[in-house]
Amino acid sequence: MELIFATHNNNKVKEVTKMLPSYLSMKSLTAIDFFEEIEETGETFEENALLKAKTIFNKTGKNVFADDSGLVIEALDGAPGVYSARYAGTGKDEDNIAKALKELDGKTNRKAYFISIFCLILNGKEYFFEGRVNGTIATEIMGNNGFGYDPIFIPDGFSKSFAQMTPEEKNAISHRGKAIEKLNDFLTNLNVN
Ligand code: ITT
Repeated sequence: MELIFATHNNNKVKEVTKMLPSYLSMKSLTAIDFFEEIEETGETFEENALLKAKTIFNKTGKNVFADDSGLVIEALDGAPGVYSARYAGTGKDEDNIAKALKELDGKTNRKAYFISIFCLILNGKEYFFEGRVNGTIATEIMGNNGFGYDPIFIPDGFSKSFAQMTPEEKNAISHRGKAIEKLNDFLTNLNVN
């Protein structure tokens, strides 16, 4: 079965490619020649995931899924949340990280979680899958694997950041890994291979 992944983020594509079962053939937006920016006007992860999946479904009529994800920091009232990709306004990971560290400067509560919501549109019907991982925000950059806020996120039960893990280690416990696991189970139960 063919599924389009409605994302412009290549790091997401790399992670998800490693997790999908072999009977699924995933096509990126590049593969379908879609280069327009999809404006994320929603106020929730669900709304934005639906918006991305629906934009591509309306254009192609094909089965598609999208991921909307972000980092939710308790002491910052949930920021950067749905604005995670645009937090510092420059679109650069290092600027987003610098801003998060600055906002948390002097704060003792460094609890945070990553959340990922996948929206799947299969034969015209919408389905949602959620994954979360709790952790804490480091006081400085740790490691250089991964993307986004990985260098400052230490998942609970570990003393290293996501950016100090291999892709396999991160996928096994991450928000995206958990959401994809639910999506895989759903597809397996439907027997859509
Ligand atoms: P698409 O909308 O094209 O999928 P995007 O990067 O804009 O790509 P989002 O709107 O879902 O995706 O924003 C998610 C942001 O949250 C992402 O850019 C990172 O800054 C952060 N983020 C999400 N998952 C992450 C992860 O696994 N590791 C580190 N940062 C992550």
